[in-house]
Amino acid sequence: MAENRRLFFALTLPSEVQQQIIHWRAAQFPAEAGRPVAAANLHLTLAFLGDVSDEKRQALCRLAGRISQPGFTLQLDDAGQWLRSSVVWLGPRQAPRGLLQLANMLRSQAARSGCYQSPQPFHPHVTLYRNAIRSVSLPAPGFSWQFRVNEFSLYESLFEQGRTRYQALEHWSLTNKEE
Ligand code: 2AM
Repeated sequence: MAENRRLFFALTLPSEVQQQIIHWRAAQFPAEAGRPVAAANLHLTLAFLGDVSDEKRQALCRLAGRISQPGFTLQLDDAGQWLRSSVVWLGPRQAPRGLLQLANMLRSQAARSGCYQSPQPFHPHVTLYRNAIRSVSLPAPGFSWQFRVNEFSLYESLFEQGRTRYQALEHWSLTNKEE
């Protein structure tokens, strides 16, 4: 029998933005700040699905394929720390409407398909550090990365040779589809 896979919908950061962020991060934070997320793993989760069967994945993919909305511009210009999850993150000061619409749609599709969704509102973020120290000092405002988002993806979270790797399984374009 096929095993369940740990899946999530996310936005991929352009690779040049991933590279710029890790160079900026190295200059902003001390080495002991926490466990830095690898450049290729920097992403913004839209909906976390948990462990999903093949059958449920296919149903979720069909629903995702019906989403019809235009792309949007995302600006990462805010940073914060969540003490409970020991995470340091980057995010948008002002989340674009298209981002909230997309995440809400994917989260409600996931909930209706039986994937547990937290009742907490969606808080868009790109995790920079895990296991962060409590006293990390956050960068002064003034940083910003802006890019266009024209697609979203389904990722599988894999743990191989002691490392986490996110494997993109499918992509969907953000366009207004003709009915
Ligand atoms: P995080 O970066 O804030 O930890 C892959 O693990 C992605 O799914 C990460 O972006 C992670 O968010 C998110 N994730 C993991 N477990 C989650 C959960 N229980 N609820 C919401 N998002 C989760």
